[in-house]
Amino acid sequence: MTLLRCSLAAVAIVSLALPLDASQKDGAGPKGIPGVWSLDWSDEFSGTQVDLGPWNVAGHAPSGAINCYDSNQARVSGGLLHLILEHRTDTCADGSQTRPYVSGSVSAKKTFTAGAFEARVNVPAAPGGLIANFPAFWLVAWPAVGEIDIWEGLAESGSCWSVHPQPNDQEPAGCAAPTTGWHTFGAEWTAGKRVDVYYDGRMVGSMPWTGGAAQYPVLDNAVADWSSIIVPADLQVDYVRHWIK
Ligand SMILES: [Ca+2]
Repeated sequence: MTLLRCSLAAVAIVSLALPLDASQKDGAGPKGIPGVWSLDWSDEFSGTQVDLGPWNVAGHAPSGAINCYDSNQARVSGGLLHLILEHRTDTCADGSQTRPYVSGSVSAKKTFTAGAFEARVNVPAAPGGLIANFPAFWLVAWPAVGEIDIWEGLAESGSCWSVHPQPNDQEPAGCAAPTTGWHTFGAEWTAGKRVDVYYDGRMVGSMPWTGGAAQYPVLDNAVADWSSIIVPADLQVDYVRHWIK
């Protein structure tokens, strides 16, 4: 999320085959990730507001973006989390900056050290089949551990993954064709070894993980000056889940 954009220009776009295995029933386990898994933590967003038990509703000014986050832009209704980006000048919650866009973000209070992660997301589209704005599903713990970007929507680069282990960040990364509409974005994180990325139940990338443990998941709907900007934009999330073996 923080450092990736400049590193992606040379990344090859790979094709993404989408049909799901019909045997991958909703809730049966992480889609396409081998192994026997048990559900450890999840939010199905079935209430009427963001549950502040598991989540922080972020108010910071995201790096590399031109929006602030405001707690009013993260809402729950109809079984979905809605992260709503609008073109409205906002002073970021830390008071340090005023920016032309405001949006929603949720960050888990619980940290995780390994396992399988998956979110089902409805991605807003921009003209040309591109992903609108700068949405992401990622794990982070700066500065000690680093970050695992399971999915970032990066305009012409498409749907991208990367890892930033600290202190030896070598930024392995890759991208698939843009994924707009409903998709699942997942990853298996094997502590101290690797991160395998799965889109719609298909493994699209595998990266070594040399960093430490204990990161927390984040879902956000940012916008950057390089984005295909579409506002208002509602990034909808059906669920986020974590499984362990
Ligand atoms: Ca749901």
